[in-house]
Amino acid sequence: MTISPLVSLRERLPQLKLTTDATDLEHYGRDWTRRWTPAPLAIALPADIAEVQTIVRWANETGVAIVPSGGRTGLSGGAVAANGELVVSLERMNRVLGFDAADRTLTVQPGIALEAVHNAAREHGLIYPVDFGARGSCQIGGNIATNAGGIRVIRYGNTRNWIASLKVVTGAGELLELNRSLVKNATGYDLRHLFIGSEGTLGLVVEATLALTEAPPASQVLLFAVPHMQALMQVFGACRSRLQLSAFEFFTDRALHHVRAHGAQAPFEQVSPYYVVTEFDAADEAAQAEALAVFEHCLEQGWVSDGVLSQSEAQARSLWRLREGITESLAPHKPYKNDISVRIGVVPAFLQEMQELLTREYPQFDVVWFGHIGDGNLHINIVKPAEIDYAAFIAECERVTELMCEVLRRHGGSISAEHGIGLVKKAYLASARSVEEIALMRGIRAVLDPRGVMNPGKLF
Ligand code: 2HG
Ligand code: ZN
Repeated sequence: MTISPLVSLRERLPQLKLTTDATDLEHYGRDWTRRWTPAPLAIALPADIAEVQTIVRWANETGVAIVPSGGRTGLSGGAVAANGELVVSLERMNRVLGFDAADRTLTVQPGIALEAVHNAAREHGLIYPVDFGARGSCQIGGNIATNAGGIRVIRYGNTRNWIASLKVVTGAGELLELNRSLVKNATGYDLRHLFIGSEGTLGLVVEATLALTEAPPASQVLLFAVPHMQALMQVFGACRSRLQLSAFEFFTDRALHHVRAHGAQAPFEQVSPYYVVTEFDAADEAAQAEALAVFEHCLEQGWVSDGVLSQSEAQARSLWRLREGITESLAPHKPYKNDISVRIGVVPAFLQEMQELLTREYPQFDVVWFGHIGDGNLHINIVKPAEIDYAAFIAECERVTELMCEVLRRHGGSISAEHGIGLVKKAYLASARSVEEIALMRGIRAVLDPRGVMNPGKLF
């Protein structure tokens, strides 16, 4: 008779919240990718750092793999547990631990939702500026593990820019405190940045101190209808040079079709191939007048065919819903996702080439483009045609991805801008990073996680 390794975990941590309930295994064993069937050994929900450390040490001794788990809103399968792993959910470690007014930092546990971080920062008259649609469900630990980006990167950068200090438990079970919130710290390698974006392969984030900043002035949202692809970047140039932008996003008519089918209102009478949502500081009448002048200029140039400027917060939110509702509207179709980036100047050439390729090779596919075009980050979702079965559809999409990798390679782009590699993009990592780089990454992983217990099978 084999004894479950969980018996020894239970002996070590009698008080640990541990579940093998079928509903829990299903719930915690998957993320938003929905492609893999969850099959974890069990779910552990530690209450503090000491419990996390004991779990990791136990994993090193028993060889049971760990899948760190946050809000599981990831789209690359990074939090999937399909091979008898122990899922370590940080969701009970979800408190704000402290605010430092002099340093303008907020110290939090990893399981706190991004939205709760926003609210806590606002209570102190400041903001934590990283933001994206999954704010209500995603957790800061997962944001750090994936170096999450989102809709404000154009102004504030990725999660990486806002991590003042990190406590991590490495794959070997050591507790490290990295950087201690120092603004300047020239004492060798900044290990904090190794953990940011490591997708749970080096250890678990168990505490983070986040840098906060001043809230921008009041803002307004502009939605433009854009008649052709080249005009997208012309509009971007005009907006960027004359307005203080905090977001510049685009989506296509196909994206609008799906959000409308999901309940959103059409913004304009006429349909247009492209739409832009941009948010800008509108503290006074001069800034608002400038926004209208930009709109008129774009109209005269033929870069936009229609536009709407938000007149209230409610209207701004409903314009944002057209963009932020896209992922949810597509989810029932289980789309195949690509999340790529190219340099901003290369966006039109890449878009043009990819659209030609897709129309030529896959005319039957419903391809939905949207994303953070102001950062050169485009999301490409392919919706499964009803007549193709799921496995054949994925195989076709993987062929598209291979072709796309080649286009990206020529344009010097990246196969994952902000969603990570996880399981979904693992096969394509070699097209984005050199052999030497991947060997170095493997070496770093072997140092921090010598027994290979942290999220095995993800990344490479
Ligand atoms: C977004 O920008 C997210 O809305 C999700 O990164 C993108 O669903 C997607 O492909
Ligand atoms: Zn995105």
